Amino acid sequence: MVDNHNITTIQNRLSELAKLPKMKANSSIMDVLNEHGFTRRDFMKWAGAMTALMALPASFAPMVAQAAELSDRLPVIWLHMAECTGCSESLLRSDAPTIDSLIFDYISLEYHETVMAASGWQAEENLEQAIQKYKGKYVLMVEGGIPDGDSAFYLTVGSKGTTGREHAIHASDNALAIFAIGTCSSFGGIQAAAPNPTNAKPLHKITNKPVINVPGCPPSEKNIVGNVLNFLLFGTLPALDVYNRPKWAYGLRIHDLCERRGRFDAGEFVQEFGDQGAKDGYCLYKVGCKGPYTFNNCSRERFNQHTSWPIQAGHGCIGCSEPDFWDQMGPFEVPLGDRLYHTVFDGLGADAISDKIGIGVLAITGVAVAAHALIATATKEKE
Ligand code: FSX
Ligand code: SF4
Ligand code: F3S
Repeated sequence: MVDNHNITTIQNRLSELAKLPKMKANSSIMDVLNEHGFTRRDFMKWAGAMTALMALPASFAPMVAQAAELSDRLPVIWLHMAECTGCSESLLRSDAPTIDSLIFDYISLEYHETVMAASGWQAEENLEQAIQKYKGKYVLMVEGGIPDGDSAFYLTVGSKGTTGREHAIHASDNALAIFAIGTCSSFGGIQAAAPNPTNAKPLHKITNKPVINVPGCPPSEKNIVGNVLNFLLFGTLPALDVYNRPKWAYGLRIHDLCERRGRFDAGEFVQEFGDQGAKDGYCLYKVGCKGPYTFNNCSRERFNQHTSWPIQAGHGCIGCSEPDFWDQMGPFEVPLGDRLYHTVFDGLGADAISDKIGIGVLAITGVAVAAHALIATATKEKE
């Protein structure tokens, strides 16, 4: 709950941040945005949207804007482990930079292998220098699963034969806050899928420091930037679910705000890809959509500046922000049916919602009843 006390704390925090030295000495975020054709008005509109994304009252928008303006006071170290770099691409991919990607550029990215010029031994040196210079003050973002134990050598970084595991532990030990970016870093991801040949682990099993998970394969650019802003504003861990995901981003199921939800409730399902139902935007449950079991905000926020997202594009959600989704949610185009999947139903009313809406219709569809039964079991097991 946000009250006046919180507002004063945030304002004090922002004033303290403003006193820290600017790391981008000669430019402000507005200079950068102007250069790319964005106006102050665009920026304030963006701040308003980010405020809503983080589930903060609209009156917070000026403070969110201020946090973005002060984002060059926050040193960030971004490490790559075993992954596809899709998480970085999620932010950097755009041919026309978005405000999100420009803000991300503007934060003091002290080390990020994809975007920095240095390579080889020089890169290693840069990393160590950044860790020492900002000891206890930097935000660590780690992308990728981490080979562990006797298999740690499968991810060897740099000329000294240091393992990814050692890098991750060292950087975590000296960080102010730690974010696992993407499902690989949050839960192991594809590297950890059976039979997990490299014994890949999520970051929170490698370090004993608290880790905030920002899953998704990849996570949206909004969820990555939103976490930076959230940290700038509050300086503390946000409210987290049982998988340490920020509730503001992962508090609702894909299914809860899906644009095809009315079709689900009415029992209108795509039976196979390409049929008339698919053309008419029917629900994708029967062709494998895992939206009822997946917590993320894609159905509300979409990707690529709100243009589209998997379900709008015509394929079901594959559950990419859930633990072990490669093993548990597959085959991706087959409904989960009665295979039991353990996920979080944390009292947000998943069961109640399914109960209230269209239960008569659900009874006819059979398949939807299976989904409902699954949810009910998962809820019961949690209790
Ligand atoms: Fe890839 Fe990131 Fe998936 Fe993993 O994303 S988009 S494999 S979550 O670590 O690069
Ligand atoms: Fe949307 Fe999938 Fe739920 Fe259907 S099952 S309403 S497509 S999230
Ligand atoms: Fe992933 Fe499902 Fe969103 S597959 S990107 S959580 S719609």
